[in-house]
Amino acid sequence: MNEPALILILGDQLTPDRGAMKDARPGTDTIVMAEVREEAEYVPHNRHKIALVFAAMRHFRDELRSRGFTVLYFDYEQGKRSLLEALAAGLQACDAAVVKCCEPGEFRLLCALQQWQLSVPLQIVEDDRFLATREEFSRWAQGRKQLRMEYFYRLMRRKHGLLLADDGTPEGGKWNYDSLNRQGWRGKRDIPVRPPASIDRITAEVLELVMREFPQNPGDLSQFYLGVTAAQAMEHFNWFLEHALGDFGQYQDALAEESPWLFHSLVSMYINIGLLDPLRVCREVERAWRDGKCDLAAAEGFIRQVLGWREYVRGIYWLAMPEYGERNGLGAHRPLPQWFWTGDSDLRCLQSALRQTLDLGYAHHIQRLMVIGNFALLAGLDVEQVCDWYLAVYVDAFEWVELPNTLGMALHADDGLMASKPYAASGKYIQRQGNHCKQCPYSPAKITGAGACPFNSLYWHFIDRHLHQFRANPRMALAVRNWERKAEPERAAILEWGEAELARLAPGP
Ligand code: FAD
Ligand code: DLZ
Repeated sequence: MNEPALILILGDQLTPDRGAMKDARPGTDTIVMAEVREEAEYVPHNRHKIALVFAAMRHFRDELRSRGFTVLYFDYEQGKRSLLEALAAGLQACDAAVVKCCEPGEFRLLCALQQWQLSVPLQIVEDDRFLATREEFSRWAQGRKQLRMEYFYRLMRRKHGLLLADDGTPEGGKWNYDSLNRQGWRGKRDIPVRPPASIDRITAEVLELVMREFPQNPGDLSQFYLGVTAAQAMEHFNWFLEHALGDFGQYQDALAEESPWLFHSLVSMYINIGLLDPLRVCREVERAWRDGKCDLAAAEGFIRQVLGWREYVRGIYWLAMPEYGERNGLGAHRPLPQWFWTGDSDLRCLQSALRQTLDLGYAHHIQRLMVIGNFALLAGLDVEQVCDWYLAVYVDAFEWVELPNTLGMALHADDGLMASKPYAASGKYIQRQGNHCKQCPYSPAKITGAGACPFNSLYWHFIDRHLHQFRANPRMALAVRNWERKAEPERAAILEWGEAELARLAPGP
């Protein structure tokens, strides 16, 4: 098509030559980008996320201009309410015969786009930044009784030739080395200190804007730590390869008092907004292993997260939306406690995970899943409210990845589509994985009575509440048996204690 196009680039589509930018022609096509109220306000996003998105958009605009593109850019102060409003202004300013936009990552925005009445046709382009297409995932899922990430991951390993020996078998003889990646944190390693963010004039202006315009949102911008260009994101990733990947595997599931990020990569936000390419990061990690910079379990563990889990959750999202977002399979409706927005919990693990989440917009996977998510699951917090909270507080949160992880993996509200059993655990798990319990007023060794860790009674309360469902799930058989084996008076005492903890920690309406 030779007609000039107006290309709309969203704040999480910052990759040249991909999506709607593929085949874009400087001098012929015009780009439009806009910081708009609707996108900035649909949840109370963490300020770090808004700052990242706006600063990265502004740097991307300049990069496109330096490549010869005309970019119409509406910054937040120009007061555009919606992307549609910005697009309409863009169409007035150029003679485009078609509008192009890469498919958005959130269902709500895709629906909005499809309703737009424009003066020229709208062409929605496939998002080709993923390692599996939506069709590929649907085809794989079709006819399967149960979807399991592990099998999809193996398909992806073969498709992209990652960590394969010459004969096509998995390196080391196994597809998955997860069992080696579960060490708890006992403070035996130095945790490397991450280099600070480099803040130029554009980023400084954005930080000021976000502080001014979003006074009620979470996020302590005095601690801004993010890269905002592809080059900076790559520097952060290279730092990870050099200083953290070696310990990433064994401490992947660890919980530490000393650090919000331990040896994690902190790259999800860059991959999600298009500053880093998921295949490239996988290949670099494979290369680091082949160069002897980390062991196979670390490399495989990392690659499985990006190539396996990340693609898998996206597949589930598009396969099951919009009905997926309505699911609440365990009937969880207890209101989200106010302290989720302050971090004021006297449980040390929750306090740590919540405070860093609110201040930095970051928590690693085990904090999201086994501390905050586990509490929400055991307490039966309202699924929709919890999902909205997760979408708001993390810098890397976009619904295609946030929703299946929260609703499916953490809250088991999707009737087992994501995971065959709930990720439910007592205080003993949290104690095993790290050193928070040493600083906590509660003891993971006690189930009831003063000083008992609330995760313990809440765990059994949860099992008891859903006994009927769990009896039908072979993967829950052990938990059910352990509960039923307890003497009736003990069960009654645990349930009574659990009730009291619920009333204290998550009071009803
Ligand atoms: P690392 O631990 O270093 O892992 C490497 C990379 O693997 C990540 O950068 C990410 O790209 C990918 N990855 C790992 N696990 C997952 C996963 N389960 N799903 C998708 N990608 C994964 N991730 C998001 O990107 N956005 C979200 O909104 C989000 N919400 C989550 C909510 C819950 C309840 C849970 C349990 C997990 C969520 N995750 C989300 C997945 C995961 O926790 C984050 O990707 C990870 O913590 C980001 O930190 P990192 O870059 O240091 O990851
Ligand atoms: C997250 C975000 C924010 C805070 N602001 C904007 C914006 O002003 N303009 C924009 O184009 N994109 C923004 N984004 C990213 C979008 O919310 C994202 O593209 C959709 O949620 C689809 O994934």
